[in-house]
Amino acid sequence: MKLLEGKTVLVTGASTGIGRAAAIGAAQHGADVAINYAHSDGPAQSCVAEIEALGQRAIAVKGDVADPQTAQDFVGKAVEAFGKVDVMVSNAGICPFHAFLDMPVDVVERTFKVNLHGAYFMVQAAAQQMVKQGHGGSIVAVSSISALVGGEYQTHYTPTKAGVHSLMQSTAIALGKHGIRCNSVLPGTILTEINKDDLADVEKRQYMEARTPLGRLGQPEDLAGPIVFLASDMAAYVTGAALLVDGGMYVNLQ
Ligand code: NAD
Ligand code: RM4
Repeated sequence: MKLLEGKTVLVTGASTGIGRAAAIGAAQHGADVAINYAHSDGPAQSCVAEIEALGQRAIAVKGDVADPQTAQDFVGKAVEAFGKVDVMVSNAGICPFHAFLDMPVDVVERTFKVNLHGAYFMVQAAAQQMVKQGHGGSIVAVSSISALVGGEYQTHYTPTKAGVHSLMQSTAIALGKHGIRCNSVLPGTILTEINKDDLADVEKRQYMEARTPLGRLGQPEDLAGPIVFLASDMAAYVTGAALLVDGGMYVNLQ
């Protein structure tokens, strides 16, 4: 069964990792997909090609989510290409692991801007378009297990993920009257570019694996199903919710 037939899905930071898996998962479920990406054209173009090979339409729009104008531009280009926006997956994020006491100001400010301001303006731009269309929509933000628990080298990052989780709760209220649902996924530790260096430390990686009841760290594709579900009409009465997708890591005290 295809869950997103005829829908237009937008995904930020979608040339790699979880965003890419979500974009491809949406296409597998019948959606046309617009992806935002920040850096190199190659991976973005290969994501577009993968979606087209599935028989769906795709565009890639370059832009830094930290700039509020990027959100207007991304939504505008998606509407130009596909005529509407049904789903926004706000996924782009960074986590430059760093100790707290000597954390550089610019690292804090950039992390806040990309992860939190970026999500805010993307969600707002998508919601403005959805309200104009008048037939509701679904917004899924990629928050994190780190919205709920801390990290020694993530003091700048975890507040942004808590912020994104909170943003979905407040926008669920603000947008419910327009039939727009807002939910977050809270991934555990997923093997992607964002933590490649951090998990190159074998001891750290083994520790994270050992904390996970399902016995392995996640793959980006582990997020595709939960994101597609929340995006789809299968989740028609789900809003303001947060779905942990962490192999059980969060509940594993002892
Ligand atoms: P990733 O590095 O593969 O993906 C992040 C993507 O965001 C990249 O494609 C990157 O180019 C893009 N990006 C970064 N800054 C951007 C900007 N300013 N504008 C536009 N795009 C930008 O890593 P990932 O793990 O797939 O991360 C995706 C999201 O998942 C992030 O928000 C991250 O916080 C969240 N997350 C990841 C994990 C994990 O363990 N990997 C766990 C919980 C949450
Ligand atoms: C996640 C979580 C993971 C970490 C990534 C970067 O939110 O904290 O453990 O590897 O961020």
